[in-house]
Amino acid sequence: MQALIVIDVQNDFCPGGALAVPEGDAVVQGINALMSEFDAVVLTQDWHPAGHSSFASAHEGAGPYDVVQMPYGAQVLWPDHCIQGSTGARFHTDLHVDRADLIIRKGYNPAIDSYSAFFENDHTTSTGLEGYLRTRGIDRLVMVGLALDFCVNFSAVDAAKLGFDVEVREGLCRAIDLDGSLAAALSGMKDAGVTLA
Ligand code: VGL
Ligand code: ZN
Repeated sequence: MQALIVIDVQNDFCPGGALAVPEGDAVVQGINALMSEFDAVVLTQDWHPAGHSSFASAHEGAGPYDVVQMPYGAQVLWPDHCIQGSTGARFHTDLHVDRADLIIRKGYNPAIDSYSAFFENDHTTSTGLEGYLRTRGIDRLVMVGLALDFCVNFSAVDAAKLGFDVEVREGLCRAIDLDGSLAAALSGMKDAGVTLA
């Protein structure tokens, strides 16, 4: 059994959004077209409370894209984005949200960011997605969405470590590419055994 995991195709990651990924909206039609090929479709939704600790605005004297040390390790600081209930947090209006079996929200813990669909950035606190997939008998995952070098990357590497067979469709992802983050993500995914297609 295989699932399509659609990462964070939300307004704030699309052109005009608060943390716009270049061409972020270009993946939507292709993702919609893939949905019918899978036993399950899961969407993730970045879902932060106002004042979240990953926002630069929550750190005195810091700016977007600075890196700070958090109790769980290094954390990039972002512009305020995907605030719970906001227009920016909604899925892109053309995404076939009705086709989703499950929508998993992440990043709701004020003190810990969550790039991965499986674990918060402490690499320990589970989102519950692993249990959902296993109890549905799913062992193969195809991942698409935004951003390739952050949330897709962390989700794919975690899934591979958990023992899922993981493929990332690069053509249906777009990257932020901050200080070489795209190259690092591609080599990290390969090292973890993720198939890049
Ligand atoms: C993401 C940065 C902050 C992502 C989410 O979806 O890749 N990146 N929050
Ligand atoms: Zn976020």
